[in-house]
Amino acid sequence: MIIEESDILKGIVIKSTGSWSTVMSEDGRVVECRLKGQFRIHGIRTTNPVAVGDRVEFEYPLENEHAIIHKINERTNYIIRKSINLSKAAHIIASNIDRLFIVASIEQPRTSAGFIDRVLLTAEAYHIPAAIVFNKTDIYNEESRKRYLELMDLYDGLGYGTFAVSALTGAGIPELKDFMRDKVNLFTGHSGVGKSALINAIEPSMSIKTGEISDYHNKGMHTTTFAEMHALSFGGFIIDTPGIKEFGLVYFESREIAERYPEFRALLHLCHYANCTHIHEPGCAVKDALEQGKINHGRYANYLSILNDENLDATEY
Ligand SMILES: Nc1nc2c(ncn2[C@@H]2O[C@H](COP(=O)(O)OP(=O)(O)OP(=O)(O)O)[C@@H](O)[C@H]2O)c(=O)[nH]1
Ligand SMILES: [Mg+2]
Ligand SMILES: [Zn+2]
Repeated sequence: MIIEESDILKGIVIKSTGSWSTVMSEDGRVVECRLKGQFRIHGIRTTNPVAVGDRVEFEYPLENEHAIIHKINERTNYIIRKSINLSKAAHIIASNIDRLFIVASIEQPRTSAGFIDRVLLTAEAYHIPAAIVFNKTDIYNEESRKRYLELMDLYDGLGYGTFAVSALTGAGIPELKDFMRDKVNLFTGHSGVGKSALINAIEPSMSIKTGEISDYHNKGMHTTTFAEMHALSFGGFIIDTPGIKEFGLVYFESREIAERYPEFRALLHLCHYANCTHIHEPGCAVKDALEQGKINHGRYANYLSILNDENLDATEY
């Protein structure tokens, strides 16, 4: 294709660092672009105006060596994390996501159910369907195996997709690939759980850098430092992201937390008090269900912990 001065091309941002964005155009070419002028996204202050997953229009200016993004299409969704500095701006990790996968491991490093519940809560808040991938099934002893089967059972029952896989042996990878086909998929989770290794297993032509697990802390080394989107040969995309410690991203009203617990949501209208917090109120349908064993105790404990979480940021986004 011959590029002319006024050609407007459409593409998807696959990487964004500072003032440069890497865009994959509709015809599959990868182009480095800069952003034209100031972009402000209504309602949030962000440190990065362009995010991985953004659908953009860009053009080649006359006699210039780089392409320019001049339009970012409206996002169907996005996930953000608070910036590390004290400014109240947020950092958009990625946008236009069809599926969020929590990559978890029982050991090396351990992923707690509390972490999973927090990420699920965030996915619910952004209306992004979430699934959980238990990786490293090749290393588990009987006890750890029992633990992930138990968790798979729990989250399956709540309507979340669950997978047991090994990036090392390839176990479970075909089922996971089937589920990812033709979608924009995002992997999140602690450093060292094997997000990048899994992408290499899903797409053997890729050789994304993977890291060691420190012997001392049993934690990853934060090998992936930028979110990056990769096209899948069987259709769709996968976004690899840097490992995170926490996922307490946005401020929730206490009522919103209960609404984002699917097993609570169905009962909320049955509580005696409309503003029930499901902690101590009489006539609470959630507590009743808990006592009858219909709500998992761990999930309820994490609800209380999220509710009391001092890390929840009171700033508005
Ligand atoms: N035994 C075993 N090791 C695995 C498996 N998946 C990943 N690993 C190892 O775990 C380590 C960390 O893997 P990475 O893919 O770098 O982890 P990550 O989640 O991308 O980590 P960050 O980029 O730091 O967030 C590497 O040494 C991998 O070889 C698995 O299924 N089984
Ligand atoms: Mg990685
Ligand atoms: Zn209640």
